[in-house]
Amino acid sequence: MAYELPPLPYDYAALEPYIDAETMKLHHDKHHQAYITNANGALEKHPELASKSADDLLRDLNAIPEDVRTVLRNNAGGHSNHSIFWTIMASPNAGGGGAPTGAIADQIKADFGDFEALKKTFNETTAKQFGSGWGWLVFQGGKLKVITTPNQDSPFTQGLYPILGNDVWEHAYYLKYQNKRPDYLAAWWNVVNWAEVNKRFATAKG
Ligand code: MN3
Repeated sequence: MAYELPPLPYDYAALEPYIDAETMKLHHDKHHQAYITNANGALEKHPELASKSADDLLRDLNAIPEDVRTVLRNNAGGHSNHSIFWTIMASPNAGGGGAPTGAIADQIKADFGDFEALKKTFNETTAKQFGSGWGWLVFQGGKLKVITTPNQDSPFTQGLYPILGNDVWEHAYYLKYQNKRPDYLAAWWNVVNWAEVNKRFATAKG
């Protein structure tokens, strides 16, 4: 089945003032849609892949026929990454931001000391991602870990389950923050949806 653009779970302006409405509209309606359109074009050439989810395709890139492997790595990757991204954010008026809650709060304390230390590690690591990519929080060997991936590469491809991720392609922040990626990274924590992050953390723990 062809991929479809999942609706944003809030209005374009819901993440203001941290992420502006125009960026959200372009990012969701144009950029995410383009990944889906391109992925669907590749899937049409190989109908046998259609029974797999994007996440499952990304878990085993070598199982993808070579003629569409790079296209799907980039575009099923873009679809998967953005589908996560929208849901792990929420309006500051609807519970987004603030301090972590629940099990993830305890795990952050155990592995980083406190939330400030996690943010520092995440922001510094992700700020240094050269060019386009993502910063991720994953759970590996019983510990939370910050990693980055270039382009639209997915943590699933490394056998890791993304708990939260921030998009540092310029399209995610340039209209409001221009070249100031660190300012965007610092502001972004004001829209993290900890309830959803806790759900993903439970899945990551298995
Ligand atoms: Mn993006």
